[in-house]
Amino acid sequence: MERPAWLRAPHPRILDGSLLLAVAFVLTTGIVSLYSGRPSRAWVFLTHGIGGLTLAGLVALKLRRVRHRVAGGLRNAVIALSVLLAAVTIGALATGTAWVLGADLDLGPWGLLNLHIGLGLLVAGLLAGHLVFRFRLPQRPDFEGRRTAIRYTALVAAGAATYRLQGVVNGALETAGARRRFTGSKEDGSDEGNAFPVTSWVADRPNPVDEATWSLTVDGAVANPIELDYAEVGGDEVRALLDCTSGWYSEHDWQGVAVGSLLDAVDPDEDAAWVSFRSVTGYRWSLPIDEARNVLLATHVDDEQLTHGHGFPLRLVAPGRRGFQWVKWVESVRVTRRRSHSERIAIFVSGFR
Ligand SMILES: Nc1nc2c(c(=O)[nH]1)N[C@H]1C(S)=C(S)[C@@H](COP(=O)(O)O)O[C@H]1N2
Ligand SMILES: [Mo]
Repeated sequence: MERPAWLRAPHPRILDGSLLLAVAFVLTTGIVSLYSGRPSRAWVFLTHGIGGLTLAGLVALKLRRVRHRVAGGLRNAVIALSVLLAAVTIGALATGTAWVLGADLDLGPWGLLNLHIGLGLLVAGLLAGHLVFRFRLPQRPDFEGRRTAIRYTALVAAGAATYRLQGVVNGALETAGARRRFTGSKEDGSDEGNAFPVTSWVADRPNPVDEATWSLTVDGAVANPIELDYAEVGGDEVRALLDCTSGWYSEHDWQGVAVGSLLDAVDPDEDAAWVSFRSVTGYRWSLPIDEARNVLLATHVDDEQLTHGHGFPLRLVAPGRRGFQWVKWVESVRVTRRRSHSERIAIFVSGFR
């Protein structure tokens, strides 16, 4: 019996075009998700998951089409690159799926989610290489109109249904996957003082900071710069949740000094728009000044003095922001008119010096 038309594999160039779109979609949502910490951004994680499952369906169709070409072995570099691309793509999809189902992996300072991110970025690089050799623009006649539209709607719907089913099954089996936050992160060490994971970038490992010689400067576009020592930073508290992009979160009461009161003390200029928090290592991040008024620089967590690993003497607590923005070992707060974009690089290279 012949298959109904909409079940037949799409035209090769249409399939390839949709693969490219699907990869672009999961790559974009994946990167945006790293900057998303508020529940209003839950859709980024949801559509990333559904996009991944849709991509898995497209990859299956593609592999069915090209399998005979690799049967003859890795005859040349172009084929070898294609096979590598397929393997890394399957790896990225498999690690993402395993994470959602609650699996984890101990890779020293990294875990399964970091591996997933790494493989995802590698897919982007390999795909760019693959396109150099193989890219062909779809032609008008390749589009089979309504049939193509129905096919792809069905594929995305199947992805969404699978994702929904995953939630139900995870919940019913009470897996670790079911206890994830909307960002995908799992709880670790909440309300237990310093007993939560220490996460630093590869090179950002300063020597312990001596509170006797340490001080906090608050300056920049202000009328009245100040410098405070350790005994002068305190008196305020917030409850906030630290959510690291490597896949864990931890909620605590943090004690320290409200940045709002520091800003009141220095009197920012009319046109001041950003506040930059800088570590002794050069690691830094900025927040819009209105948001900065509501964050805290913490000396303590759950009434325990911060340990060195958690940023003693002072670390940023920025509710709703992802962990990498919670700068540790802060020694300088600078009010600026414009955002300095060098911080996007600084977080990667700060310990190398
Ligand atoms: N100076 C500095 N601050 C930093 C980091 C770093 O490497 N250097 N890592 C960030 C990351 S990725 C996270 S998730 C949190 C982790 O805080 P913790 O180590 O106290 O858990 O700190 C952030 N602040
Ligand atoms: Mo992190």
